Amino acid sequence: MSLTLPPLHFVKYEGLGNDFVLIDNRTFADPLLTPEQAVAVCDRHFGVGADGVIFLLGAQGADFAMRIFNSDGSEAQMCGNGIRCLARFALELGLAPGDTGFAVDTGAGRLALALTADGRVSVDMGPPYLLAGEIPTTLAAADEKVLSVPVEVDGRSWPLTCVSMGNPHAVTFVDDLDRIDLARLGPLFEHHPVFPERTNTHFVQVLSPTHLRVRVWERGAGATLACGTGACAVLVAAVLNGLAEREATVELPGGPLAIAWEVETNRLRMTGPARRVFAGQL
Ligand code: ZDP
Repeated sequence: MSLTLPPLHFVKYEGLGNDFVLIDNRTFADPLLTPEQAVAVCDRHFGVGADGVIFLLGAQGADFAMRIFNSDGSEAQMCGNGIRCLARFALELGLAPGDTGFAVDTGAGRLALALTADGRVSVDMGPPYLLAGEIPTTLAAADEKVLSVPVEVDGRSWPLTCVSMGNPHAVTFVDDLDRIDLARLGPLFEHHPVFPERTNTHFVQVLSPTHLRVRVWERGAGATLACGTGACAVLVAAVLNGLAEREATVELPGGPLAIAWEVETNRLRMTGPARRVFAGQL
């Protein structure tokens, strides 16, 4: 690893096996690592090893702000498992939540999160964005939704439903999840020309209207054990395709997330674990 790294203190956290290096970045306006350095830190052999690096930054009018670099160095607007880890990291740094929890500025807007009695973290993930121009994708006109639109990938047609949670997600329903060649198909969807900013891709098997099993190929991170924004997008896509109720368990390789899409507010709530793994110095 030829790249020099600043001697930064970091803490490693994971949410359902989706793992991150967290940096206290409150004293600087910009991330303390460059995208290239984030790639080096995320390397599972030459670095710490993680799906991404998350920076806890200062914020005006909110408790703190979040920025995330994927393990390929690209920046994402939002991350679900990561923001739960950030809540625990904030507590570790001595930040005290308000009556309704923490208010956090993200690329998907200001979101609220709170600790639950059983030690999980519950996050108001905001509304889903459904128009093609918001994903973004060229699969439909900018002001139209993308519901079960067939896309040719790897010589076969896949019906795709697209949802943004601040970051882009493509969802397709399959009969047998175990037969999906994720390492082969994932990059083909991620880099498909209909997604100008690339996409996260979710293969979903509906076990029941309240139980969805998912395998995920993440933009900028590859196959991961879980994706929180993706789990929200999967529930929305399943409801829009008449396959699920508005509250369900989304089962990921790393474990379950509880997701609810509230009718009155049109907002999604995600509840799940976040765990400290170790701390170190780069
Ligand atoms: O949109 C993207 O580029 C994602 N790879 C960002 C990370 C998403 C995350 N896995 C999540 O849980 O939402 C952290």
